[in-house]
Amino acid sequence: MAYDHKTIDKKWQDRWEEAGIFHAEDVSTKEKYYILVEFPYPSGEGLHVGHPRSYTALDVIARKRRMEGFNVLYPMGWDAFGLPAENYAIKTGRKPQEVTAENIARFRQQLKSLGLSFDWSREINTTDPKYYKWTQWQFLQFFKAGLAYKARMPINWCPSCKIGLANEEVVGGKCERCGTEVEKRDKEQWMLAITKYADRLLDDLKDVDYLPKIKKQQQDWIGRSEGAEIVFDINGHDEALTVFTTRPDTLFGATYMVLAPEHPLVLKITTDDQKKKVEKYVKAAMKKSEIERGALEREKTGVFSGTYVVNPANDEKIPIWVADYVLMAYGAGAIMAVPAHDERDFEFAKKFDLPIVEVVSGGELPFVDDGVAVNSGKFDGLSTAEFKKKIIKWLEKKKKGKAAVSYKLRDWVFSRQRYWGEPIPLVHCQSGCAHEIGGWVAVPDDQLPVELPEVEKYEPTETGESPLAAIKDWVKTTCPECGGPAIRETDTMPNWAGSSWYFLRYTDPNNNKKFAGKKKLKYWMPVDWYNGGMEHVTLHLLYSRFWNKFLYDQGHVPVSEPYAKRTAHGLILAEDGRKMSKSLGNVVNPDEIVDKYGADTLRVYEMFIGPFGEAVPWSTNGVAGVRRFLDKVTRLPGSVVEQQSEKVTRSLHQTIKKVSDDVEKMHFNTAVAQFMTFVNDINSEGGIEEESLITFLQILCPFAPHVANEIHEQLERDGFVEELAWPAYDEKLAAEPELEIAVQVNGKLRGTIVVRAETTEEEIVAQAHEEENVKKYLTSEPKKTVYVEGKLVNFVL
Ligand code: ANZ
Ligand code: ZN
Repeated sequence: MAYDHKTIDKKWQDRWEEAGIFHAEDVSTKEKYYILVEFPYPSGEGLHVGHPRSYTALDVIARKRRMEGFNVLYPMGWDAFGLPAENYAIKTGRKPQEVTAENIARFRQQLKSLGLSFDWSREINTTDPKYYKWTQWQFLQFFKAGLAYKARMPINWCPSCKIGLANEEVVGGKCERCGTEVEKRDKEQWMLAITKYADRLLDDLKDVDYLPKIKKQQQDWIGRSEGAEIVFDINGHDEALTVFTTRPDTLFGATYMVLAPEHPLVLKITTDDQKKKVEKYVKAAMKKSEIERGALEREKTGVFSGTYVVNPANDEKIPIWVADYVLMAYGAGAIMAVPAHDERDFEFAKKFDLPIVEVVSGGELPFVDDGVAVNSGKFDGLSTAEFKKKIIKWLEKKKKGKAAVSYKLRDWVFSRQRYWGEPIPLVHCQSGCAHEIGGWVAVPDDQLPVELPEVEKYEPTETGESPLAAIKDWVKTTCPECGGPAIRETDTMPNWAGSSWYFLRYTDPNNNKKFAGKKKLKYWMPVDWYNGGMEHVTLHLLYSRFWNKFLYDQGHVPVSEPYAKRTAHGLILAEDGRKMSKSLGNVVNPDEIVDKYGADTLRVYEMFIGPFGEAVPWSTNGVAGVRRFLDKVTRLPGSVVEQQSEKVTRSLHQTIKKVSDDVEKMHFNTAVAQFMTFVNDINSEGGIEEESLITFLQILCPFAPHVANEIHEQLERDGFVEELAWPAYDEKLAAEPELEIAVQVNGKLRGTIVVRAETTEEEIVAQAHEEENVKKYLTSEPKKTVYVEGKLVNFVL
């Protein structure tokens, strides 16, 4: 047959859709298996060749699981709120709703052209009011539980995008979206108290199967540190100064203290003669980003406050400085500085000529590792670990401190002053309702969703408020509690919101009474296997785990961890090894590949391109090579014979075995290589039996489903390959035949060895030389070695 990919692709895609074979059953006697890939942002650029890498890989797994007898849920949807659509609307004056709908239509059509086995009846869209009704409802559960609160926060402000950015959206002090230097601004923001879940987000990692590097990202972002809080009395003041340290054992080496410039004590304790200098310094520090301030290599700056504390360990007087390398938002916003054992303190002390006292012996200063205590009075000689325990007890007794834990994780800034997001469903009562919680009242459930109103202009306002604030009719409303005048919150949610719970919605996407029914959630959750990019294993993963845990605590979902397993794919780079980008003109369009070579070529190529977890460059030659392989496959019906060789039988069983294992390990590239080896074996061995060919189609189908079904039909078989079971292999038939080789020394039989048929002469001789009995007779190195192929080795001494 000539491989006419256009006809074949369309034919099978239509038939699958008609037969509905990828629909997940909500109730089934089969065991369930829920496979999830990160749903895309439907950008105006269309699908990128990077998208199908993850989608095809998990499609292979989904298809294999179905053939193994599971009831598989493999859904797809759109994470469609976000800045690009809004910026496009600002530029062109078109509605983000319209533009998004167009982009989604294009993405859907592109994905369908790849023959992915998604259950399209469960498609979701985060910008659909029927969906975001539930995002709003869930937000209100956080609000009602006291986990959503409004706080005046120094936020990262991008003067160009006019938007408050979360810390994670600031890259190297610059706006992640536009590259503009980010400033600090105070703004009332809705916050979600994710820090209350820090310990559980950390501890529960033991219950999930994530790639180690993914677990590590979660751990690092949460950043739990154990240590102590130590209280220092301030000379001439009633207030005490509390610091957080991970090294209470270095207390005797604390030679100065540092307050973050924003610390509330700064202005209280600064002496009159230092006031001017300190005020000037604080003002300048406020302009810098945290990342900049925290950088190790930066030249240290600071000013003396004029005031001293007392070191509780030795009653020595030590000066309080103000310096911006200490951050207000971490620990207590203040430190005891131990220049002998901390790099930043060391540099600072050198610069400002402050004393450096060694209290841990072990190496050159600054020595930051554990060691043995010195210059620490009665604690001298203790190991760091013992010292920590003892000093914490001692501090507790003296009421000068206690054991403490600190986290890098901050509460989640949940407000955006933009249009294209879910409106935050709260109103502010002007008549004094709910004054104890700032006057904020939840929009009642029966009034959800609070839909995005139509606006004329999408630009955020100069005051930094969202464009919604300009729609006076919409803003003005009545209080649902007292019926008095009220105004709506005009902030919208960040685009992390909709993706924090989308995996729940897929289980019951059309429910309009609940975000998902209990039974369906119980049946489908947790997600059995979730794959996505490494760029989402910090925040999206953390936020969605937090969101799910909260809903679990409220009794709305059945499991505490949403994803049983999480893996990640690598990037696909351009042919030149650089990132694919429009501006570099090196983008490969998947439509062109599908058009020229067919969906299966793109699918198999993306699986063959290289190790799944690694970044790999695109290769046009590689694509053509895969197409030639599929051409060979389509000619296999012409190679059907009555009886195939032993080697073909063996190769078939080896292929089933290797592909079965490789798919589970995500070694898709070596699975494809094995397919190629097998087809070469068929051709060099004179053909394949029809039943063996069918078996081959079964394991090929997840990778190249259109071709597999087409050949299956040509062989006059009914139904779909997808309906056949995943084949088992026979370990015995897969085993390479073995040879027995006689080993002689000076012509006398001294032993035998068993080797696999493909073993080389060199390896056989080496193995013969090491045979236990033979070794005894090899009293000197052989002068000559004779090898009779497949039979005998003779060492002549
Ligand atoms: C005294 C000390 C002695 C420290 C020593 C370290 C080594 P991690 O491990 O990241 O949690 N620190 C505490 N709060 C800080 C803040 N707000 N801004 C900047 N630095 C702060 O770091 C904890 C250590 O970082 C703390 O322990 C403190 O310095 C510093 F030989 O205290 B250490
Ligand atoms: Zn009211």
